[in-house]
Amino acid sequence: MKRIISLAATAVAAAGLVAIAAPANAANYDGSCGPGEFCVYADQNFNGHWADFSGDVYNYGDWNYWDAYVNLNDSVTAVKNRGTWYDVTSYQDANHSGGWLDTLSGDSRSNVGASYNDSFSSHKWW
Ligand SMILES: [Ca+2]
Ligand SMILES: [Ca+2]
Repeated sequence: MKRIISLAATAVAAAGLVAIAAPANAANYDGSCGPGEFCVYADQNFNGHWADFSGDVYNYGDWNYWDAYVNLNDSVTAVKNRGTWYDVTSYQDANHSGGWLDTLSGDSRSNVGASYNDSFSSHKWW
């Protein structure tokens, strides 16, 4: 019995580490599109699921939207750059490669357009 309790405690500790480690890759992943963040939305006009990032993301496949267990990859339709200095480039492939689209500092796109809809897989600040 003591061994089982010990294993359960280890599992809880591991889960805690994961919960803390994930946001560190893109701080401020907190569901609020605040100043200095790049926000992505599943539907046009900033509707549907959303997520907010202050850092670069190399693979949307590693991330769910903040409000749902729905993966970001190849589903973004609208974006908002709330950065005050830096532009953001969205890429159609992971690791900042493939077709790309810039969204300037302070700018937003209520619909990224047919060529890019549901295709982004990473983004980078410049
Ligand atoms: Ca979409
Ligand atoms: Ca893609």
